[in-house]
Amino acid sequence: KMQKPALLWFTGLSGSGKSTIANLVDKRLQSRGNHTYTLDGDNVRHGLNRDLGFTKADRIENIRRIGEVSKLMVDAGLITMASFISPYRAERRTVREMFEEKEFIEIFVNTPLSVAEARDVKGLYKRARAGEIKNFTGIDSEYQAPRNAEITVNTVEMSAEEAAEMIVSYLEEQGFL
Ligand code: GGZ
Repeated sequence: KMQKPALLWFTGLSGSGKSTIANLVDKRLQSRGNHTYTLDGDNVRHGLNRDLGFTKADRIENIRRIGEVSKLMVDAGLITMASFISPYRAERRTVREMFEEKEFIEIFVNTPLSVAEARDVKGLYKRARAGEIKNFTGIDSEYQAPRNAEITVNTVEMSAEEAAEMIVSYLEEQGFL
């Protein structure tokens, strides 16, 4: 099957549903026979970036390295998913500029803080509110929402499966699949 490589860059708050949607997109593409890889905190922050924490400088370095790894994966021909809070516009733009214009697809997983905090699947917001975790995005560390994302997912109105379907349709329309 023909595919063109691309980088799908998921950005949004902790608990927004980024990785859930990215993994569903990956599953759908795999089942069509496409070659893919998904980068997320689980496979990057415990290995390549285990020396980094959550200060502004460390997040900038985290995203820089992920951008470089994503570049290698796209060069290898993979449809690559990257799922990181990536809270700063400047660093997202820097990664974007490493790619051809249509190759970098920014996906804003737009879950309001109130919703992510109410879900609090991992109990991290509770711990951040209690002061047990410092520099927590949305609490005492900023999140700069995208202004020109290629795709915005409203997770209040749309299920993760519906979002994944919409993203795969976008890839078809844009000629990547
Ligand atoms: C934000 C934190 C923090 C702080 C630990 N702030 O919901 P999670 O657990 O699984 O996803 C969050 C993940 C964020 O890592 P990223 O590499 O995506 O962040 S960034 O792009 O900003 O570099 C959360 C957990 O790590 N976590 N401490 N202080 N999220």
